[in-house]
Amino acid sequence: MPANLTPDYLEAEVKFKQAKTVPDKIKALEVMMAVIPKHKGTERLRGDLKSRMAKLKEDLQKRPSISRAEQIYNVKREGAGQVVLVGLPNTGKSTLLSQITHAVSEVADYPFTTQRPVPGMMAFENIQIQLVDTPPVQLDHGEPGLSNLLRNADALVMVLDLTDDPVFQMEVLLEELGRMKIDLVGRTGHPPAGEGYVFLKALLAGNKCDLRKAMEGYRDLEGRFGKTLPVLPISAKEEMNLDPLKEEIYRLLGVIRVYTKVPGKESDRAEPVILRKGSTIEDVALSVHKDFAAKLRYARIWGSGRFDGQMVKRDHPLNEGDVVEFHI
Ligand SMILES: Nc1nc2c(ncn2[C@@H]2O[C@H](COP(=O)(O)OP(=O)(O)OP(=O)(O)O)[C@@H](O)[C@H]2O)c(=O)[nH]1
Ligand SMILES: [Mg+2]
Repeated sequence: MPANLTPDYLEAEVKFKQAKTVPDKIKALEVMMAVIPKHKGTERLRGDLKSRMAKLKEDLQKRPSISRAEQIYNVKREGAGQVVLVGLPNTGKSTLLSQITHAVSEVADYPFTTQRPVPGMMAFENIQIQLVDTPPVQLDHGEPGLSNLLRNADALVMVLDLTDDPVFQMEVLLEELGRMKIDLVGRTGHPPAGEGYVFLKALLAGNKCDLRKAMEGYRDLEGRFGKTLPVLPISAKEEMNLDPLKEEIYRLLGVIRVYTKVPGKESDRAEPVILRKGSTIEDVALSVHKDFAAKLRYARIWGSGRFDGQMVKRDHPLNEGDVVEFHI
């Protein structure tokens, strides 16, 4: 029996053949299945379409939802916070990472050495902060993976080469960040960021301050951005000013460290609880256990109380370094 296929069907079949992606193929196939004349003569063809559809749906399941390139940019958070190093080629990002963490990221005197993010843990006093070295930002070349990584960071360190017009580098970086819908906290003198923007804290690390030409670059940078953003001259290579840099990175995270103790014992200074600024006694209790927080009657606090061992309620705000003793 002849199939007598209609023009509708034939048109859908052309679309199916032209479709390049699995979802497009599925769409075209759905049309074919809807318009195909349903009689004995098309029975085999209909069966065929059905099995093609099953196969395509299977393909759709198998496909990873994000591309490999984006997966590479998925850096698992560790420690007290994730801080990403950003900069143009050759500014010293990988040198910095290798100096202040135990991670190794290739350093070379030519640009585009780093091809993928490299995480490392930076020890700061009694905590660890994760730093992530990244491939250089490129003008007009958006990398969706990099954009995701930056947007999800807790803070950014803009690594600038002081000997190579750092103000211009900063302008390029701000433009590229704008493209990623990222704005820096505290930056003023530009139109307000639109919908979908994230606001990140940032610090400007003016690198290569060991070189003679660096002083002028630092002055320009400080003059232009110093009022609104922290600017620090450093030398990653010669290890100059790296301790102040670490402290400034910690400050960027906007967290506090508090310590818990049990009655009659000293607190363990090696085990801080890390909380966002503005957290309360209840937040510390929650970080111990949900039930624990529910049962809490009061706490005693050493540090920011009016006196040591002061009794406080669960909504009492905490400060850096406070010691908390729970009573349930
Ligand atoms: N004088 C001096 N040179 C530095 C300093 N930091 C890095 N360099 C040099 O600058 C060059 C680039 O360093 P990298 O650390 O590879 O720079 P990068 O920003 O990671 O480069 P890309 O991965 O290409 O973006 C190397 O030759 C480093 O030795 C510094 O503080 N002082
Ligand atoms: Mg690098």
